[in-house]
Amino acid sequence: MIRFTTAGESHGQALVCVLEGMPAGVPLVAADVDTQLARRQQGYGRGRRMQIETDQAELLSGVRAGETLGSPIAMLVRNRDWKNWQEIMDPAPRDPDPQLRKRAVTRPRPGHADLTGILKYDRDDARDILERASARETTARVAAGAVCRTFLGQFGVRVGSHLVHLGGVDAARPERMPDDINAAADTSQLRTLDADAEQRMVTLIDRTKREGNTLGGICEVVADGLPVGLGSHVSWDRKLDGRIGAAMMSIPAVKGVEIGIGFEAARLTGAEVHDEIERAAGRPLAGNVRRRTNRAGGLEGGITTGEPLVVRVGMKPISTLMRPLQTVDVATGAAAQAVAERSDVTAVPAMGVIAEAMLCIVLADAFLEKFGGDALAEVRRNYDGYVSHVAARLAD
Ligand code: EPS
Repeated sequence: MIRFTTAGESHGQALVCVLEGMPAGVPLVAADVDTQLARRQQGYGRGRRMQIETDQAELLSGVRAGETLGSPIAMLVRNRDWKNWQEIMDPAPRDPDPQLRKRAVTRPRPGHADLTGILKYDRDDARDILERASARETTARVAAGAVCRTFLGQFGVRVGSHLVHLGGVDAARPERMPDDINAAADTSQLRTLDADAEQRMVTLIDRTKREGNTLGGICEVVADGLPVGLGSHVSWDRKLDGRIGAAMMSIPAVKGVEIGIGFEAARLTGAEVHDEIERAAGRPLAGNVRRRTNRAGGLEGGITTGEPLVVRVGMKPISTLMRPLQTVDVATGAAAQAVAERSDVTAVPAMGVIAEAMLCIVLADAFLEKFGGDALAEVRRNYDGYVSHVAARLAD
C-alpha cells in the first residue's frame, strides 16, 4: 500500500524521499514534516553536524493547497554542509589530485559498513560507502514517517517514544504513562521520562566523550488509538510483528527489537505472560473487551488488539570512535587505527524519533491494507463501517 524510497549522501547536495500510496485529501503542510525533522535533530550527545543543519522539507510533488493528491509525494531536504564538501562530493569526474581526495577513508571502522561495503562494491575509498551508510539518511525516513503520522492522526492514532536505557543506565517508567508521551519526552534533552536517570546519563555522556568512546541505548515506541485488526495471522509476511521488526531492524545501528515484554516472555510461564481478557463496555476499537495487562504489547497473532502497541528498539554504540579501534589499512595492508571522523557520542534520542517514523510507515501501510481507498473520505467510510461492526459485538 505504502512504498517509499530515499536517496542522498550524508555530505551530498540533499536528501530525497518519494512516498507513494497516500490517499488524496489528507491535510498536509511542510510544517507537519519540519516539526518531526527538528525532533530528530535533538538529543544531548550529538556532534557538531547538528549545529550546521536545520532540516526543512520542500514538498516537490503530490501536495496542492495543503492537501495530498494521491500522487507520489516527493520531498527534498538540503544539506547545509554540502557547501563544505562540494569538491569532495562533486558528481563530475575530477583529476585524481590527492588534495581533492584528501578525505579518502582507507582505514575502515570496526562495526561500520566501511569494510564490507568497499569489498562488496569494489571501491578503494570507504567514503563511497559511508556517505550512504551514514544515519543522515534517516532524515528522509522521518519525512516519509511524518506524512504517515499526519494520515494516522486523522483517525486518532498517536505515536510517541521515550528513551528507557542509555549505556548501562536505566530510566524508570513513570507510574502512569503521560497521555501525550512526546509532549513529556521532548522536554528532556535525552527524551527520557526519568529526570534523575537523565542527569546520570548526561554525566556518562560527558565522560564517554572525554574518553573518545560512544554509547548505545534503548527507546520504547508506543502507538495508541489503533483499532483491533491491523495485520493478519494468515501468512508470514502479513504479520504485523514481523513487519514492525523488519522496519526497526533497518534503522542504522539497531541490533534488537522487542514487542511487549519481548525476550522476558521466554523466561516466564504462560500464566505469567498472557493477558487475561474481560468485557469492557465503551471500548469500540478493541471490540468492547480489555486485556487486564498488556504484556503482548498490543499484538496477538500478528494482529493489533486495540491495546497500545509497545515496541522497544535497541541501538549499539556508534562505530566512529575518537579513540579508534584496530583495523587494517586497505591501501597498504598494514595494521592501523580506524579513521576518526567527526561524529556523535550517542544518537539514541534521535533513534527514538526515527523508530516512531518507521512505525508510522508500517501502521499507515497496514491501515490502508485494511481500510484502503483512494481518498481520505473513502478510507474513513471503510474505517467507520468496520469500527461500528466491531463495536456492535459484545456491546451491552
Ligand atoms: C554520522 C556522522 C555525523 C552525524 C551524522 C551521522 O555526521 P558528520 O559525519 O557530518 O559529522 O552527525 O548524522 C547526521 C548527519 C544526521 O542528520 O543524523 C554517521 O557517520 O553516520
